Parts: sequence; C-alpha cells; structure tokens
Amino acid sequence: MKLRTFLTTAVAAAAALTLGLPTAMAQGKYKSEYRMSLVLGTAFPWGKGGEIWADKVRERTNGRINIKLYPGVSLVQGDQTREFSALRQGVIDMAVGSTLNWSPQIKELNLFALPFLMPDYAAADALTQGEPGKRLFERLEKAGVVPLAWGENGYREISNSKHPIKSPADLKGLKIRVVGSPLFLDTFTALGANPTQMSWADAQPAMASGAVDGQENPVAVYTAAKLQSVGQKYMTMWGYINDPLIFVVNKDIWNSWTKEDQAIVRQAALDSAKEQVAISRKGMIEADKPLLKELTTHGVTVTQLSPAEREAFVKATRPVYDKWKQQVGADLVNAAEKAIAARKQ
Ligand code: X2X
Repeated sequence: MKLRTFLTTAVAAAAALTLGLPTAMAQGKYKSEYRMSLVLGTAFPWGKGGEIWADKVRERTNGRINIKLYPGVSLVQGDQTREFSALRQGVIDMAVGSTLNWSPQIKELNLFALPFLMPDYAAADALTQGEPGKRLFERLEKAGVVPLAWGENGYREISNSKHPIKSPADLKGLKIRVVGSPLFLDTFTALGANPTQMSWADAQPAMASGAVDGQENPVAVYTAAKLQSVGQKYMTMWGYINDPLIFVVNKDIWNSWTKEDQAIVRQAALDSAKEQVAISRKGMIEADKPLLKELTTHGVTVTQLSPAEREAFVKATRPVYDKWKQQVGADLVNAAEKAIAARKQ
C-alpha cells in the first residue's frame, strides 16, 4: 500500500470508528471462519448446495467471508430438529436447512408436509417462488433469522424392507422412521403404519438392524445413502410431500457484515440455490428418469401408482390435511392452494 493510500484509509477508519459508521473496518467484527450447518454432506444435492454457496461467497468477497461446512448437523450433535434454535442463538452462523427440521419451532413450515398438497415440481415452485414463500420468509425474519433463497431436498418417496406398497393396507403395521414435527406421526398413523420419530443419524443403523421397516426420503438421498444396502428393497413413487431447503444466515452475523457483503452473500445464495435445485432434480425430471433406472439396477423394486391407487392415499390422509391446515394457518394454506391452482405447467 502506498503511504498516501495508507494514510487516507487510516483516517477514514478512525473517522468511521468515532462516527460509528457501518463499514467493515469500523465494525472489525468479521470472524476468521463462519460455521454452516447441513444435515447431508457434499455427496448429496443438499450438501453440494451448501458447498457451492460457500465457494461463491469466498470468491466474491475475496476471502473476507470464509465458510466451513458442518454436515451431519454436527454443531447440534446430529439432532436436526434443534438446528433452528441453534441458528437463532448463534451456535450456528448459517445453514442450508430443511423446512421439515425447522417446523417444530416454526409451525407455518409444516405447510410443505401437508400430504399431497404439491402434485408436481411446478406446484412446489409456485409455493417457494410465489406469495406463500414470501410470507414464510417474513415469518422467519420475525423469528430472528435472515432467509435468502429456496433450495430443495425433493419429493419424498416411501421405501421399506418387507413388500411393495400399493395401497394404505400395505402400510399396515409397518414401522416407519419419520422426521420433524408431529404432523408425520398423524400422517402415518392415518395410513395404518406405526411411525417412529428419529434423526437421520439414528435412522440408518435402525434400518440396518431391522428396528424399523421403512422410511421416506427423496430418491437422490436414497441412492447417495445407498439405502438398498440397509435392506430398503421396495420403493413406491407416491410424491406425497416435497421438502424445500432454505439458505439462511443468523441475524447478528448478517448485521456484522457491510451492505456490500450482505448483497454478495444474498446474490450468491440465490445463484447457488438455483444450481442446487437443478442438481436435486437431476435424474428425476427427464422422461426416462435415469435415477429410477439406477435403483432397479441395484435390485430395488420400484412401484408406480395408478391415479386411482394414489387417490386412496390422498383420501386416507385427508383428515390429517384438514386438521393441520388449521395448525399451519388456514390463510397461508388457502394462499398455497390458490398458487398451486394458478401454476404454469
Ligand atoms: O432426516 C431426513 O430424512 C432428511 C435428511 O431428509 C432431512 O433432514 C429432512
């Protein structure tokens, strides 16, 4: 640095300090490293999204904001339902988190777990990119975090180790691992199954030992986690819910950044989320669905439902939908139903 530039900078910094101007220099609060929480690591579309975001931010801020990934929700000892509280409290600086895992704290996020609300990807987009998504971000801001962009874990399909599932009767008595909020217990109870709540970390050994018979997760999660190797031999494509992800920053961390850096982090989140959604849908949106083909080569029996067969699941879970519509907020659910009805296909 030339002497003159140095002096100008030093004077500016001193002035900023005394005047309390919100410049990075005046704040001097940047951490050498920020902690990003993720449930799934970079072998999955979810973790890839976090990695892309971290890389873009590091590059575009010339290393001013340096992010380390913590997959396996390791900052909350693997308990994904505590992630949102930890984010609020500052144990976590930023995250790409699932609406399902945060719904115990933010009941409106149960919207996405209402059974059979979103019939296709266009419907999921109508919610996240439309009015309902805007309202949910406002709700999250009120809860004290800074949401920036919507990603996607994906449509959750059901698998099990016993037999193909074609009707609610096939679920009878099956022990199914579920996540998140009590809504899942209601859904699977209504279908005649025996749901049990546990973290992702506990779920895999439980499948391997046969302590649970089944689970529900996107196909991309199933394949990357190789769930066929823990006995999950049967998968039914029922698309009952889609699980969006949210790119988010802790509020104090956000406020410690300059306006310029805030804009960079926001734009990087939007760009990364777009890439992440594309990665997450890869193999599922092409006509021949290569990801499903891959499953069959691993010996997995993939069951497709006829419209009438699917309708039986919709009917069986309708009372749960109606009950939880009130819990989520009838206004928000009505807005969601409206956005879906008006979607472009
Ligand atoms: O635990 C799950 O099933 C997972 C990985 O999909 C979520 O975190 C919602």
